[in-house]
Amino acid sequence: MPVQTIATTPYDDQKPGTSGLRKKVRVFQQPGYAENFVQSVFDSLEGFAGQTLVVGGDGRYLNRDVIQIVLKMAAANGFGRVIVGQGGILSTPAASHLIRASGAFGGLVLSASHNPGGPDEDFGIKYNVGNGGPAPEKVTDAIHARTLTIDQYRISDDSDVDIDSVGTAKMGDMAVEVVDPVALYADLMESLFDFAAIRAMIAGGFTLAFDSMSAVTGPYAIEIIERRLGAPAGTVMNGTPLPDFGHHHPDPNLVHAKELYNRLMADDAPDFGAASDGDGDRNLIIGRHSYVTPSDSLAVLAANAHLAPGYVAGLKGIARSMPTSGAADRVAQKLGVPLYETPTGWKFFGNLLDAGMATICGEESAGTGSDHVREKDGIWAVLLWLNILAVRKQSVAAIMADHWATYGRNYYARHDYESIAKDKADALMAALRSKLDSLPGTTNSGGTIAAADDFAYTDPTDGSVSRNQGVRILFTDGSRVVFRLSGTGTEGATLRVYIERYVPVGGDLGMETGDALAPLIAAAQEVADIAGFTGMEAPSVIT
Ligand code: G16
Repeated sequence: MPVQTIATTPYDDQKPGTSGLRKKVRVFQQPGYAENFVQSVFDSLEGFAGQTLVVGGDGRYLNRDVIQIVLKMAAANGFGRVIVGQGGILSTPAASHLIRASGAFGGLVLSASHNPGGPDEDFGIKYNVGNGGPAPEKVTDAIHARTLTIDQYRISDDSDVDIDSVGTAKMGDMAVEVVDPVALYADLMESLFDFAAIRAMIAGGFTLAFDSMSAVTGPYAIEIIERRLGAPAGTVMNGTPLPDFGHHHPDPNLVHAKELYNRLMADDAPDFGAASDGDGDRNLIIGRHSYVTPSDSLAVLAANAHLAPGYVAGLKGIARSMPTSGAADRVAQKLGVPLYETPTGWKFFGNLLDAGMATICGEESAGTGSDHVREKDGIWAVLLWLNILAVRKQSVAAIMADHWATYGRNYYARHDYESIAKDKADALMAALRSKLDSLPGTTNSGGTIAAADDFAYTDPTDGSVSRNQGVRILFTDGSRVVFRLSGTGTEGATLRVYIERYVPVGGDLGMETGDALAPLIAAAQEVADIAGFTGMEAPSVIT
């Protein structure tokens, strides 16, 4: 196999964010841009000669081209085998499972998640380590350092491999194995959940809709929900992955999954609705006339997981990201298991899962998952919900009401201010940080501030410390407002404001979320002067 060593110069913008390197497609199309990053990943690793690499993505624009680049570079760098999803398709959780099941050294997951796709939109590359999870910070830091000094990359001269037919090909000494992206993952789901009970519920008249948002979960959802669980054809909406997601944002929230939301709020709504995102790791859950916040969903799943065969033994612990509401904390307390509060980013859960300290993890950003893989998993969350519904034989709304009556209710919302000029967003955060010490004891529309800090996390398994993970304003009644800048955007900055108020059992558990949070929303403005810094009077998205 002829290998070329190509001279290159560094790009100075290849620092991986919350979840890998995400940039505009046009940025990735610059000469050597993807190659530099992939070589920097390989240069940061040791001991992969002859080993296996998994590669696949969510099918977005550029997916197939970058897969061919990865194959040629993996061959030139000495990998022994690359496993590729047929057509270049692998959902993020399926990629995680494949890495673990095949004993791979690691994997490259090609996605920009919920960000839009197409020639003018976003692309991304993320490296996952051998446990199937996103590379921890020490690895992403090493990759970033290498991107700043890289001066050459290695690539095979071979022609493209056919990735559309299942089978094995050779590129030099390296085997290229093209696999069915769905079957292995669907089998894993079948091993965790009571498919017979769910099938019986559906056969008995339970109705549902699943919106794949023209993204990667289409083939997975059709196989699992329609074929294996017997839901009628058409239950899966937008089930064909498209390179531009049909011009939509594949983001399962109330703005971008409006079609599904409207269906679930209609008079003739199905019993259950769900959606997933571009790469299949997020989920949206809506019962008939009843939206479930991701934070509440995590809490309900944790409280009821023992009803599914895969979790009958109970949970070892629950982990949530810091901005996620404290609803899961109350479940952990009742179950008598530890609760871990981590920074935003699934990579922080990996060590806890590997150490057997947590079983279920979740984030306010529509991510829930368990120790079955090392990524969050949209279809997993939907199936656990269906399993719980099949056992409890109650509606989603009834389950939510029962949950709040047992644990109290964490009213919660996230307000996103998108496309802010980066310097303005940085100035807002700097101003907030500079007054943290003077805030405790002061009073504003939200009440009296008990404490204010910038969240730092010490990983209990290896002692590594992550600082500056979000500014927290904590009120004396347990309410809080959290501010942080998104680490996944590709244009300007996005300010995320997370607002939470806890009402205990016996309090008013039936308020509209906006009403319950109004004083805290006002407090967020007062303390951070969002309008003053950004010129925006209202958030772009509320979830
Ligand atoms: C990624 C991470 C999540 C994180 C989310 C939002 O999700 O895996 O852990 O919560 O981004 O992060 P940020 O608030 O920094 O934008 P995904 O689905 O985009 O891969």
